[in-house]
This record gives sequence, structure tokens and C-alpha cells, in this order.
Amino acid sequence: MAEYDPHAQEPVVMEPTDRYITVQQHLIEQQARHPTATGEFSWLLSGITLATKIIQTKVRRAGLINILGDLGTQNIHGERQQKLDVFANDMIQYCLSFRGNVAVMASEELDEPVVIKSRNGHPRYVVVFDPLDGSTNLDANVSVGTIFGIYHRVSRGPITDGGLADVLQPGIRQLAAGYVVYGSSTVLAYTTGHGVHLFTLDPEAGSFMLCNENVRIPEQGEKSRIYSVNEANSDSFHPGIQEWLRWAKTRAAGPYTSRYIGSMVADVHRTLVCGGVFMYPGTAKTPRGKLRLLYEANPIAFLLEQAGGMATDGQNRILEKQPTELHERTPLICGASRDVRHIMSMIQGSATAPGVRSAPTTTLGHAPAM
Ligand code: AHM
Ligand code: MG
Repeated sequence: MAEYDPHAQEPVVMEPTDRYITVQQHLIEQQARHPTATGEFSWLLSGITLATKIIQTKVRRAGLINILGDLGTQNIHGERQQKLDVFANDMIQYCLSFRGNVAVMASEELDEPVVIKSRNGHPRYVVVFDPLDGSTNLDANVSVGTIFGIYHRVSRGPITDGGLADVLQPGIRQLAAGYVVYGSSTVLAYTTGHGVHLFTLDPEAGSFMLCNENVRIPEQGEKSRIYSVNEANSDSFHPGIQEWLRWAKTRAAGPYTSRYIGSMVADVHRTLVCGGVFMYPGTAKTPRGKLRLLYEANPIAFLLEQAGGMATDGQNRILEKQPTELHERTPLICGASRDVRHIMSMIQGSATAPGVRSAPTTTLGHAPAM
């Protein structure tokens, strides 16, 4: 018999991290490598971290205050806006507009880009964001997150087109991108094109503290064989993707394990840390995919590439796609290069998985969506 005497136990001590490197400090150290850096950029990023810290306080208390549920309004995509979607959007807009260096913002929750009134000349930065990705899951207390991408302005002088030219830039021009996932802890991932760095919010200090520098997506080992997709839609996936999914379930493949939260920022965070592939391909219902190129796919693609991974729409590198519309959608297949390459090769018909017969063509009467 195993006995447990509570009075004889030493208290459990959790050692705090001894590396108190805040995200601002980290960014300033990174910028020190660039002699022309003015510090303006870290000022901008601190606007985003401030907003996300405030958003996370609301997300954490969502069941206690009257902020769950929908607002009774719809966004441009015809989706019901959650109260927290609107709060998160307004908070980011508010915090960034006071920085004085943001010219234009675009968000999933805004019909049009927003041009910020400036009191000092022509600000140089453009920020695109999804204020609360995965928000339809909020009632189920699932992890949600904020996604952002930052660009330089391409227009000169006063903005005359409502800011559209400045936001319709290919993702490859991003200066920085990141997300904050409001999960069991609040974690920030960011890149400025020099690796991906992870920070955990220390709620007592009120700062994001460095916890993992230069993160690489694991490519080896059984535990990295994960696929993440809404498989309920698989009947209308491209035959190459169907074929890969069948292969992933075979003994020869490992097999893979399946994980799908339905909140992209959380699914992508797991992919970054644990490996595997996340995808939202075209379906019968959404032939161009569901996710938005500008403020969902592009920042995620930049981060995952910086962590050694890949992001594609099945044919093209996400970061090289020239956006033509503010809210355009794209299929997305992203994660470990090993898996993304393999899926692409099946899509392009150049490989047949060992032991798997060719996939049947789709019977849904629509062209296989890419
Ligand atoms: P949202 O930005 O309105 O929350 O929608 C995007 C979300 C992603 O987070 C997630 O990957 C996807 O929708 C889930 O869609 P589905 O429920 O069709 O699987
Ligand atoms: Mg979203």
C-alpha cells in the first residue's frame, strides 16, 4: 500500500524562469544589428503587445463578464461578430493609432482599410491583423489568438486611394509578423525575418518574457507526424490531398496522428512547436479555401518559413501571391517542409504514396478546389 502523509511533504516549489528578457528588449537587441534602425519599429510592436495584453484579460474573464456571445451584427464575410471580436479589433486599432507611425490598418473585422489621421507628416507603416482568430470557438473555451503582419507603406505623400495599394502587398514584403495565442498561457511568436522567437506573458510582471529563441519546426521523430485539417470536408478536397490523407493513415506512413482545434492560431502554434502540417484546402463550400490571404495566411507563412517550414496554396508559395482584394481567401497548406512538399507532390500528381491506389476523382461536380 502506498501511503501519502501531507504533513511530511515539502511544499511544491515552481522555479521561475531566470531569463527576464522582454519582447521589447529582444527586439531592440535585434535592431542593434541594423545601424539604420530608429527604434520606431519597436515602438509600433509595443502597441500590438499592449493591445494583446488587454485583450487577453478580457478573454480570461470572458465567462465572468458580459462579453461572450455575438453582437447581433455581421462582418464583411457575412459572419456573426462576437462581442470579443469587436472589442479586440477596437483595442488594436486604438493602441496602434496612438503610436504616430502607422499610416494604414486593415483587419478581418473592417470592411475597408482604415487610414490613420496623422499630426506629424506621413507615417511609414502598414499593419494588417485578424484581431481574434478562432472566435467562433469562444463559447467552448477554446484557445483563440491575434495575428498580425507589418509592412512599409508603398504609396508616397497623402493617401488618396483609401489605403488599398498599401495593404495589397505580397506577403514577402512583410517586415515582421506574429501572433499571440490566448491558450493555457498567453504566448507571443514574432519574426522580423531573423528567426522565430517565442515569449510567454508573465501575468505578474505584465511582460512577455523570452522562452524560446530561433524556434525550428521539428521534422524528425514519431511525435512530429501530425496532420491538422477539418477532415469532415475531405470528400471535396483535391484528389492529391485525399490521397495524402489516405497514405498518412497507413502503417508505412507511421502512421500520423490527427489534431484539429478549429482555431488556426492554436493549430499553427502546435504545428510550430510539435511539427506536422496544418491545412485548410478548397472545399465544395469554399472553393478558394476559407482563410484570408492578407491577415491570416501571410503572417503565418512568414513565421513558418522563418522556422524552416513552408506555406503554399498547393501550387504557389503563399508569400509570393499578389493580393487583388482586401479580404481575398486562399487555400493554405503549411508546416514542416517534409509534409508540405509531400502533399504538393501528390497534388501535382508527381508521386504516388507507396501501397496506396490513386485517389478517385471528385464526384461533387465542382472542379477540385486549389
Ligand atoms: P475566423 O477568423 O472567423 O475565426 O475563421 C477562421 C477560422 C480558423 O481559425 C480555423 O482554422 C477555421 O476558421 C476553422 O474552420 P472550420 O470550422 O470550417 O474547420
Ligand atoms: Mg481568423
